[in-house]
Amino acid sequence: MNSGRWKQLGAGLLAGLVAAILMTLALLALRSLFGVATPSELVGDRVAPLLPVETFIDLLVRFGGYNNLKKLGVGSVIGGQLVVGGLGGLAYAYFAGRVQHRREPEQSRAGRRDWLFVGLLVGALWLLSLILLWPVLGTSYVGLPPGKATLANAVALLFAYTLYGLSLALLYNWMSGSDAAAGGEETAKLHPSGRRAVIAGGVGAVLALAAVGLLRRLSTLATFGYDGTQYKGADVQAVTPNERFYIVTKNVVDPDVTPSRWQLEVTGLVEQPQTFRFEDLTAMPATTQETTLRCISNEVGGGLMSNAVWKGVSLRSLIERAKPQPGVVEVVLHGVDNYTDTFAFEKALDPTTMVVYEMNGQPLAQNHGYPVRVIVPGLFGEKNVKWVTRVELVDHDAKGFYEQQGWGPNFVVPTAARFDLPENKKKLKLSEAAAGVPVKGVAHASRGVARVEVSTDDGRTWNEARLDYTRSPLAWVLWSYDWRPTQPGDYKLAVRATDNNGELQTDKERWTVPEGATGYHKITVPIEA
Ligand SMILES: Nc1nc2c(c(=O)[nH]1)N[C@H]1C(S)=C(S)[C@@H](COP(=O)(O)O)O[C@H]1N2
Ligand SMILES: [Mo]
Repeated sequence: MNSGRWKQLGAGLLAGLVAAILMTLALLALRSLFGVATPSELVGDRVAPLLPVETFIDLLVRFGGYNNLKKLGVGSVIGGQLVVGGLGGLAYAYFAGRVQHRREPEQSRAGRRDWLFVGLLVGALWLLSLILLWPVLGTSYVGLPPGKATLANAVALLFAYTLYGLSLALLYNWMSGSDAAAGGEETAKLHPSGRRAVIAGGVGAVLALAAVGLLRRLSTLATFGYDGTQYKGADVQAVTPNERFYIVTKNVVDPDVTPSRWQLEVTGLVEQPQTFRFEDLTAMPATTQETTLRCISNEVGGGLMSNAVWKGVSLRSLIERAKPQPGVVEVVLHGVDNYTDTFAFEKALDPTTMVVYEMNGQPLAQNHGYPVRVIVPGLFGEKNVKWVTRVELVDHDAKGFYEQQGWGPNFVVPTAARFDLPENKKKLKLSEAAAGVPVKGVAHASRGVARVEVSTDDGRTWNEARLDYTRSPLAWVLWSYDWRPTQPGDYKLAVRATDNNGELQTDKERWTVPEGATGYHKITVPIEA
């Protein structure tokens, strides 16, 4: 290749990169303004459920947690956009170059061929994106229903890719001093101008700064600051204050739903599909119900568990209006963030399975599912879909976001008890301890907790704890035990609960994957003379 050819390819690469930066900026602007999903978010949601749970946990460990993994995902996809953009530019230059060799006889058709190439490139990128991302395209961070969200995302991608293609062609031709873009017959594609390349690079840098600015703005809204918030310790109250309720989310930036754009659909195997607006739900007779949620990744003694009083309507009342057909076995719930989860139809018809819009007398907080979430007592937190927008009745076993990774298939919370006080390994003086060491915590079971016992001798003997708070079988209990050690030593404390069926919690130590952790919570309390 001669040096002019190399210059052309360089100009193509530069034009491709600058165009990709512009496209990235446009995508971030569309995300900020209209809540359409960015490719980063879509790719993350498309890939995450495909990861086997071992790989998923391995990545979490390797990159230092869910938040870092989310950042890595966003960064890689944006990097990928720039790489693909640059490669597209190279291909364009190569194509344009090829035309140029044949320029003499068919000069006037060169411009048309350029545009044909751009059209094909944009079309191919768009189709490929639609095919690969189809299962997650129904995401809307402002709360559009899945159908409209799919359309909005498809249009946004087409817009962004078109912007890329147009700016690539215009920039390349401008750098090459040609007027092909305007369909003119100028021929000067032979010598990309160095001065114009410098200007193009400058434009790219400015656009990149703007994109970084938008990324920064979005990252102030991101879930990094609160995903994984736990609720445990000495000051645990019976009802968790809303701002301290544990949080788990798959999202990089959680939905911020505008209720007027949002609706709840009941679809699938029904005679009369229903859509409920927010006002429709709040106009129905409401019930309140205290229910504890616990995440499947909560470790023994962990704080990914909280209790609140929820207000809303039974899911059953909504399903009945849609007149289910025979043969339904499961419901598939769909959040506006394209999170999905499922449970048995029978569980959906249980009157305690609810669609709620209030938490402890307040509207649901944005990051707990505003305007509406599902509460399904006795099943792990992940089934309690936030920002729910569709309930689909199906006749087969479907798998939700995490179940696809290999969690489950049993999602009933195992009976668990936890110490909140004293703190593990915190030294106490015998003189003070002899007057009574406050020992307390919470216990939770899918059928309600009947009894809690505490051992101070590593499980050899057990003592009855007092149940201080037993509001509802759907909620945790608060328990306490008055311990009066008389000798110094390293005491090994353990706690265990029995559920309302008289079943003692298992002491078998099991890891969170795939069906939640089990085993007794144990702490060591050194009592010094
Ligand atoms: N739409 C949606 N719903 C969701 C999730 C999510 O990422 N998106 N996370 C689930 C998980 S894993 C848990 S444990 C609970 C946590 O609910 P909370 O954050 O209100 O405590 O929400 C569940 N519902
Ligand atoms: Mo969870």
